[in-house]
Amino acid sequence: MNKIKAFSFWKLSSYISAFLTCALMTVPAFATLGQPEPGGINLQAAASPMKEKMIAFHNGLLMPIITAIAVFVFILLLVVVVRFNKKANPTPSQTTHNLLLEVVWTLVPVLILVVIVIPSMKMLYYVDKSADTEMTLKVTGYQWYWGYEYPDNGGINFLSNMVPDKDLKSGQPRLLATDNVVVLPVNTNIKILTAASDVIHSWSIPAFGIKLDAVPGRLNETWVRIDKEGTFYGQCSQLCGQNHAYMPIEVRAVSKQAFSEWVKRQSGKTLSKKTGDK
Ligand SMILES: [Cu+2]
Repeated sequence: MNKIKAFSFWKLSSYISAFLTCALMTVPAFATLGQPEPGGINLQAAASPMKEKMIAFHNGLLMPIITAIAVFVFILLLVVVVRFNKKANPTPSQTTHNLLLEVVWTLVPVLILVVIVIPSMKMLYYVDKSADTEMTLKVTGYQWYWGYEYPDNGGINFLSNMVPDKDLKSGQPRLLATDNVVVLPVNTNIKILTAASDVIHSWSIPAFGIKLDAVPGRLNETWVRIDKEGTFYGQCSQLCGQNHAYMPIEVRAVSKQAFSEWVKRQSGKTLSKKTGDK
């Protein structure tokens, strides 16, 4: 391949990658905060600083890199098909090694991975722990529902089951609404602990950027700071058996004032209610 052609391929691939990246980044954010929407292709809108960082990482770094690689490989394939088919190139070159090319195609992917790994590890440690959490929510996975405890708010605890289709009220999304909603305060550092009583589940809320396995016999930890009031939905994200798809998560994020009033209303009452397997 001569120099001029190589240059124009690079130029073309960078134009296409820039175009695709811009096109994807301008897809409007989800109109409905906290839940999926028909036809949506982007990540759910952020309701926590961790999710904001994840969106920036995905749209600002991962998408441009993967788009450029995909376009580059596609163009190389086209070159092979057009210039090196049997007709266009009847006597193929017998070259089997090229030191410079082999060094480059080993080093460039390594450098790309190094560029990705630095912000990736930073984020991993950011979501792992917070030194100054103000309250704790303990989540336990069961086949097939969730249990919640508020150990430093009077030990409130309850189980949360999916609302079946026939009992849905207007505005409640199918397969996502629950009978007992998790209430959490906004602008508060909340420690989240997960465990499970039978098999591995995973507590996941896309708008918060949380996906944490709930494992029998151990406690996993993460934290969140919700910065928008609203209702947020998630689902169990670890295949856990027959009704894996029917153990949704519903979190209502309210002001600190409304949260302390909710805590007062719950005091003395234990909402534990086992409705059994569905
Ligand atoms: Cu599960």
